Amino acid sequence: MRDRISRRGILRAGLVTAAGVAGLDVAVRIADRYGLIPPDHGGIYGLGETLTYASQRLLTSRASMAREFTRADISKVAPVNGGPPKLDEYLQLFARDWADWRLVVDGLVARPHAFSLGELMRFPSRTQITHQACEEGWSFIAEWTGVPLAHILNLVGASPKAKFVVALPFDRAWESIDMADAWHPQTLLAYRMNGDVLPTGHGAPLRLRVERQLGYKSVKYLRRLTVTDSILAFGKGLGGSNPEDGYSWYAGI
Ligand SMILES: Nc1nc2c(c(=O)[nH]1)N[C@H]1C(S)=C(S)[C@@H](COP(=O)(O)O)O[C@H]1N2
Ligand SMILES: [Mo]
Repeated sequence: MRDRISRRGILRAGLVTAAGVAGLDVAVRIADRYGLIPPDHGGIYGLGETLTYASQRLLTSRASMAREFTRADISKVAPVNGGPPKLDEYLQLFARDWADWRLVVDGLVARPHAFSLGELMRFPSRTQITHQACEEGWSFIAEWTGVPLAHILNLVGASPKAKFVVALPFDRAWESIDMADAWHPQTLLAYRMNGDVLPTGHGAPLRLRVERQLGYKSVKYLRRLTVTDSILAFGKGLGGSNPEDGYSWYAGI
């Protein structure tokens, strides 16, 4: 533990010094050596993206928790951003009350599996009341219940080589998170909201909750999670549809 802390301290000092004195290219090289280059490092804002992500991951603990609220804080209105997919396949699964829906978990895992909703609901659950902020400037507080993604990663035997979990929904709004967020205790596969089943608009039957980042990382309408050590094979290789649209892959708040 002491080793890890002092290593973090040295790294942090190194990154900051390099950025200030030796120049940004040295800071980026240090970030690269520690695997802290975000997938969308290549664009106009690429250097900034790398420094933000790398310093965030070095300065704050992997386990730092997003703030949690009380039931009295739950917002009366929860806006929907990105309504349910109009895909026939999705509508048919909905019509049969998700009986035939499965969450496929594959990639760098020892035991790939397709989970039914019933199966997911029987696992130990976590309930948390959190604040969701959208990049468009609005936000709300809601209660979410689901199975921690960490539980699923343990079940399927995620490889130590894993670098990202890619969340693939029924619509085009796919995203990915790093393993610090994937193993984080507040990262859930949520099937309930405000004490009720997850409403269709809010991501039924299952959505991701990534509480330390902006709303768009919390992918709704999930159909598949792929564990991978490289994001390059997915879409344009930037780590999500939002980075492809010009937003940051790392959207920490
Ligand atoms: N599959 C999917 N997930 C998604 C979206 C979407 O359009 N499709 N919108 C994202 C955005 S921009 C935000 S702010 C939140 C909104 O969640 P809400 O509709 O429950 O408020 O979901 C995110 N997850
Ligand atoms: Mo959003």
